[in-house]
Amino acid sequence: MTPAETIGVLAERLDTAQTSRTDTPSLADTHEFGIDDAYAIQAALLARREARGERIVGVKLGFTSKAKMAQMGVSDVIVGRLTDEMRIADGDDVDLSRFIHPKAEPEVAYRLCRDVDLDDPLTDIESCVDALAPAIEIIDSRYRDFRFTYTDVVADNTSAAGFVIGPWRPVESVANRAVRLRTGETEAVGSTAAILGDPVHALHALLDMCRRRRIPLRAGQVVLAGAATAAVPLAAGVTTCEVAGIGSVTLKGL
Ligand code: OOG
Repeated sequence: MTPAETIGVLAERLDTAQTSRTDTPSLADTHEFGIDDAYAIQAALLARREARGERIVGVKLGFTSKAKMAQMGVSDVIVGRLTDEMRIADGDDVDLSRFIHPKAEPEVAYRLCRDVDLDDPLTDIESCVDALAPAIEIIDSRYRDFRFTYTDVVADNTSAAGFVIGPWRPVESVANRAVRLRTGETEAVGSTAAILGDPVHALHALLDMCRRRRIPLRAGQVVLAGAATAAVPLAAGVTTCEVAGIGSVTLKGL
């Protein structure tokens, strides 16, 4: 286990990279740390953001696609936290100079309608969500050239940097829906099947990870279920994500 002091120093390094929009080399280049330490660094990073007045408003999953897990050589999803500072209203302008090298991912979001009891083995996570929506996640790794290890990316709050949620609608099955992301001249086309086979599986994986990592899930929070395509560099101008049958969501990069 890495000493608490080192955890704090590494969290500060990632925090400074984000607030100063300056990338940093992989922590793993100079420090050896495991997955428990990585989540401890993430928690310390979030504590710094909360101390500045930010509020946690949700959670996100990463590595929910087989391709991404294979690329990283892992078989587990990763969990990061979303704060109110990362939230962008549907259709709003986003100042791209807030970021280092932002990328967009087309996603499905769920809304938690009750606090989730992590200790009750009978907790039914599907009954804890009352709405879903199309969403765009902005990832912005604090690491140079998005070059990181599995533990690095967990420490860096899973690259979370921004998100925009489209109109909420009642929960239904969204398995195998076509998804299209357009940003500038680039288009990425995929399917919700890329999200652990079906986005609802992401809710179950989330419950499992939150139990293991003691990450609270509260009523009103947003859950980003994971990307339906590979991430695409976020262009200036309009970025849109459409999920067949559930609608679309937009942001405008300035
Ligand atoms: C890590 C975050 C990946 C996803 O949906 O797999 C992610 C990264 O690639 O920077 O959010």
